[in-house]
Amino acid sequence: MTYWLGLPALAATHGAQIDSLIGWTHVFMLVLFVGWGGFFAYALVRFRRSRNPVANYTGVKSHASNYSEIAVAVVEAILLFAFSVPIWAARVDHIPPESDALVVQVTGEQFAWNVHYAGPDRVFGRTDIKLIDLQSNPLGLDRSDPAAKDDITTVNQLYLPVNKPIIVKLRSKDVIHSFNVPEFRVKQDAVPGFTIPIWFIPDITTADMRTRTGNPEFQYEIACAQLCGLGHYRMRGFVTVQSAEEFQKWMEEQSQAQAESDPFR
Ligand SMILES: [Cu+2]
Repeated sequence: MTYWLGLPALAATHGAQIDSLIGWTHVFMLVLFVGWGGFFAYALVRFRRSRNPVANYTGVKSHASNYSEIAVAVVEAILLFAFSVPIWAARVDHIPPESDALVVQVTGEQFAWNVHYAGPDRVFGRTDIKLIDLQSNPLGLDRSDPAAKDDITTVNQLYLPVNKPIIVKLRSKDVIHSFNVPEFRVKQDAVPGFTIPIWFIPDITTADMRTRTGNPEFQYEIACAQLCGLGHYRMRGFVTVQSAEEFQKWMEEQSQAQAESDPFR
């Protein structure tokens, strides 16, 4: 029902709920806008100077305006407590168990998204701030840690399997960034000093989206949604959603290739 809002294509399972909330908010705000606008126009005419040469110090006696203000407050309370809070709680409170999900760490920095997968063993290797090298090891991954041997890191490339819960653990190295993928209806600040989880289930692969949109170059894009510095405009990453098999294959290839390129192996 929300096509009239011109929202981006939808590619995550929880997105329809968010879209309907955005839709209802617009409907109520439209009603308010027309209502208050109409009242304003009425007041301009009704209380014009030629008809009211002397000010009336008593003012309005009817309670209609009180009632309409109460009605507005009630509608807003319904929007907040019946729609927004439950949806928000479902997003932040009911995170699926990590055993059923793909967990990926995404660390924002000026001006890139560093992506870290635990690899086939599903255990994240140790990272150490002393090992950070902006060119070769932006996350400071310690490849001498056994758990790190199969880890995968990428810059600005997030690969995800379709129809599986994804938990993104967001961090930042420097300033506040914001992880925003419009098609997944996710937007969360990455704050230095915190690890903030967000989760979603992408349900349309990049290939399917290319067919649907008729755009062979379509890419899901991670936009940084907080003005984070001079290079903010170029802080964007790409998300590739693949079938489970394709993703598995990608993970194995990357894991092997990155382990082999490691000088400390
Ligand atoms: Cu940023």
